[in-house]
Amino acid sequence: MPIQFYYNAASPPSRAVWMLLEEMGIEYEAHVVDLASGEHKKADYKKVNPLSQVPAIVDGNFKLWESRAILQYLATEYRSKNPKFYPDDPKARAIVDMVLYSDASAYQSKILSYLNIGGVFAGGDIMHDKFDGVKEALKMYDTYIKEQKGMGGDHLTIADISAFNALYMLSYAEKEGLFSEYPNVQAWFEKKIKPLKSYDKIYVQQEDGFKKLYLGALAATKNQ
Ligand SMILES: N[C@@H](CCC(=O)N[C@@H](CS)C(=O)NCC(=O)O)C(=O)O
Repeated sequence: MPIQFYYNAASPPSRAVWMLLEEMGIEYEAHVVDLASGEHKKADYKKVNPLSQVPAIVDGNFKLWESRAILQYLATEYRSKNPKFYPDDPKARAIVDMVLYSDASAYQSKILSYLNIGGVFAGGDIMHDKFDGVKEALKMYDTYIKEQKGMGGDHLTIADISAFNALYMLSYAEKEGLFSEYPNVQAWFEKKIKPLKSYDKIYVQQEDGFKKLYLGALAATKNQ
């Protein structure tokens, strides 16, 4: 039975799970959860994820939410399709986990604080004074990539996929040459992410409705 995948295309963590499903060739049935109309807060969706968030999956009777936990589960449960996304070797796996946890505990939030996601929709601007936090995050990612030839090894892992959905959000800031001081991040994006079919499907072909709303709100702030 295919995985039931609950997502919204504008949600960065949903895109991470979507990318893995596509890259591993796992069979899935996609269910769009309309965040704008509050579908995620209704009783039907709460049966899938009582926390009312996307992404979530149901695999048979097993329900799971939190994008990184879903990535770890899928890459482990369906490892026969491709074991490299979450390596078995304890050290290689620990490196992938290191990227996932540092991304979750510190660096993703630095990117979100700088973009001021909630504040922009309430008439606020990008928090330019928080750019040092973004630089710290980029430096960390640059070091990880340099040390491991990727986020978690020279092949694509769930660490690359998870880190990318946060780094992609920096494109919302439309800042020229953002990666220029971070050549490993730039090369990683060009060589490892951009050629993926799932990158084209999920990030290029798909209109990012959230980015559009965000940029619209930002433009409205600037015109005030
Ligand atoms: N840490 C969670 C974050 C999930 C999350 O924040 N999802 C957002 C969309 S990007 C959501 O469902 N927001 C609706 C809400 O919280 O009401 C993950 O990685 O899955």
